[in-house]
Amino acid sequence: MNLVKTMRGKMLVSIATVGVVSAIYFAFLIVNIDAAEEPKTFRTHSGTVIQTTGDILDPIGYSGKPLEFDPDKYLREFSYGRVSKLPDGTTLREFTIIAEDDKIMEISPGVFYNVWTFNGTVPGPTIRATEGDLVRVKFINNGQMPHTMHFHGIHKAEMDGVFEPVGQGGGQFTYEFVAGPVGVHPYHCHVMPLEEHISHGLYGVYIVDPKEGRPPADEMVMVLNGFDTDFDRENNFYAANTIPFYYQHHPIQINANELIRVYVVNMLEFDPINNLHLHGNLFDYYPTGTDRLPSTYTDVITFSQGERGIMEFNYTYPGKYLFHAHKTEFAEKGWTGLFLVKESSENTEQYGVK
Ligand SMILES: [Cu+2]
Repeated sequence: MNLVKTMRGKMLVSIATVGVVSAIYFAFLIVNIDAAEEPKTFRTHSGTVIQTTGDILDPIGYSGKPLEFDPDKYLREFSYGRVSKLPDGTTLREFTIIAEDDKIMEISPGVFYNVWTFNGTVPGPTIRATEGDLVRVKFINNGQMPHTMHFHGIHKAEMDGVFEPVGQGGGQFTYEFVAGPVGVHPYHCHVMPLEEHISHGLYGVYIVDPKEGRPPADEMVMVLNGFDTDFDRENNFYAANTIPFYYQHHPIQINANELIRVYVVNMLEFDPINNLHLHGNLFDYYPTGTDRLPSTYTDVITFSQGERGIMEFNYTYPGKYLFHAHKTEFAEKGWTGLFLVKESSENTEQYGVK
């Protein structure tokens, strides 16, 4: 009798144990499913409550939604400033740059991110001058924390944008320097924590043209960037010019036998390297754009943070050609695009063909 009772007791304990374990298992599963699908709620530094899944989404069909940032417009848009001549004949280029840090941008369908902007976009405007011009940048900080503009290039210490934080709520500072050296340079905020100010989007491109110019070409700018949408100091999205997969779905149209010049700047935070691979072609590469002779003729170029250069190439055969990070993870999370090469005979004469 005692034996039967003991056995029955053990069976009950076993059944109860299986039940409890199963319940925990299924509860865990449900929690996991919810975690994968439900957006998390975050409070930005400005107090705005936002929701994001931080998931990777391929934005096919997002053309119906309004975009706050147009990668097609950004690609070929250069800001030359308000131009005037000084008494000594020097060209003066004046720019006004306004920083803000409370914008929310839908960087991919359903994924919202608190971007910090120069003149309302990430990246900020592409500032362009000729070697020897006087560049004057009136910087206004309409953000809610201090910011600066730190230009790469040659200038006085007090114009370096590091030790003179410009106060929030309308603080101003005027940066002034002689454009140089020739090349493609980044500009970015240099307030600590630097990683936070850059990764939220306070950066842009500054091009210094040689006095004699460069050969005519179809010119464009690509900023390699990414977004950490769940704030774990790892990027969830990667892109050329901010919107993941954008140029995959909106191929960049270029002409066969036309010289293409791409100013590439790597502003990616968190990941120590980034790279770019061009399909069906090779390109001349000018690191930092400072030398008139290319350093290499290749189809992959690798950048560390802040590295940049100029690519020059032309396509012989029409068709679609990929360009993307050869770091596969970055490509799969958005850093991929297409050139659509169109047949064109007239450009063969207009532009130099190698
Ligand atoms: Cu800043």
